[in-house]
Amino acid sequence: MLTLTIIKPDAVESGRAGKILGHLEAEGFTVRGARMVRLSEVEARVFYEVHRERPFFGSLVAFMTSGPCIPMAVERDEAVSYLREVIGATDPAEAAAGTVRKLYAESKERNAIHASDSPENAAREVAFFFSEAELRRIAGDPALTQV
Ligand code: 3AN
Repeated sequence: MLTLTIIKPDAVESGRAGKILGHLEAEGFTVRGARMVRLSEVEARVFYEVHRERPFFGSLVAFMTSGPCIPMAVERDEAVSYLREVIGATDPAEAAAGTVRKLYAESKERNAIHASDSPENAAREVAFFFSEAELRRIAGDPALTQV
């Protein structure tokens, strides 16, 4: 099963991207797609559209467009629920010991990492960054590598 994670701009800027990726790999996740991007305002607004009525929406969009981030499609058994456990609570002050946010996040907004919160959102969010053809090509699907 695939899920979508994003190493957020705060973690990229502070040089913690490698440690976070290592943490995910140590937890059994395999990277199936990865890219560094600078989200446009429109992209950030669409990605987080479920939060558009929340008071922090404008600030969240500003933060997510403030620097490069690293979206990744990662695979593991029970990927969606397990990655949510591994990243910890939204607010690092409330995150359990040993979680990515407890170790690497600065605040509730600058919280180092995103992870899809349901299988439906994982499918939508993986597709937001990676086409099916791209993921199959990366995986070495002969139907796509021989074209
Ligand atoms: P999670 O990332 O744990 O799924 P959500 O979906 O509630 O949390 O929020 C999405 C993102 O919005 C968070 N990762 C965080 O960056 C930001 N956010 C959530 N709540 C707040 C808040 N009260 N103040 C500022 N930013 C917030």
